[in-house]
Amino acid sequence: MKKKDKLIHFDEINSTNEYAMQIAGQSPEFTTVIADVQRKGKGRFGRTWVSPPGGIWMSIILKPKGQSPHPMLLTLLTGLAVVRGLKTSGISASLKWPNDVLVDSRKIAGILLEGDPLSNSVIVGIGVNANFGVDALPEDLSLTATTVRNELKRAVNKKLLTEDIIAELKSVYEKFEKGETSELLSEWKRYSNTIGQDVAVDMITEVAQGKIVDIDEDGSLILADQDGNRRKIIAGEVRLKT
Ligand code: BT5
Repeated sequence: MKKKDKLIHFDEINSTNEYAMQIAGQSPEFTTVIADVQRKGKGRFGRTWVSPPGGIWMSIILKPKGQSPHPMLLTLLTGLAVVRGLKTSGISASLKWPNDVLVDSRKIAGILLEGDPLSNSVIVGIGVNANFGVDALPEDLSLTATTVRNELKRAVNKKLLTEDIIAELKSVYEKFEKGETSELLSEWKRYSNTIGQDVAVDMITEVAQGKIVDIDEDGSLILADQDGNRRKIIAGEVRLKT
């Protein structure tokens, strides 16, 4: 991260996304809000993101220029930035559409993008389970989640990991702004272990079934049913059928 980027640090906060949203209008692009603990970390669809001490809980304010493209693409590219950053710290992670960063099917990081139309900003929320054990999470999550410390059997340099992720986010965002996203999407697909899998996708009003055949250039999921009919899904929760 460049020295001139503004970094706002809290020991504790309700949600870095919520705070970033409040200041987005008066803040330059790449202003980053980081907290050691979140009291009310947010997931998608009003869910809770558990945010104990030792994690990386941050929100970066972006101000994409031009026509606002589909936000899903930027969610995917943020996941890619997190995977690249984790790799530098020795973690091999994979991606699950749209916003999960996994190690051996367990969630190590999550992403929540929120738009602020008033200030033309996008708040890029990134949560990385870094230096704590799964025992710091509620029992149900300890089965589905993992942490960097769990994987490496040691703590990681949190500052360096944070800086690496932000640097990777800048790199993908620069290409996103130029519309040069096809190579990044190919890279995303290489890290995704769900392409070719049979899935159910929970959406607000229905459940779609099929095989994931591709990711569209706007970041949507492409499902094919038994007859090969393709369908584009822009938001939902993917469940693998094992
Ligand atoms: C996400 O939602 O994965 C988005 C997470 C974004 C968190 C960051 S932290 C900084 C910024 N400020 C915020 O307030 N939020 C962002 P979703 O796909 O809806 O996943 C949420 C689900 O993941 C929950 O319902 C739990 O099942 C599970 N979960 C909650 N906390 C977790 C954790 N620490 N590790 C792994 N899984 C967790």
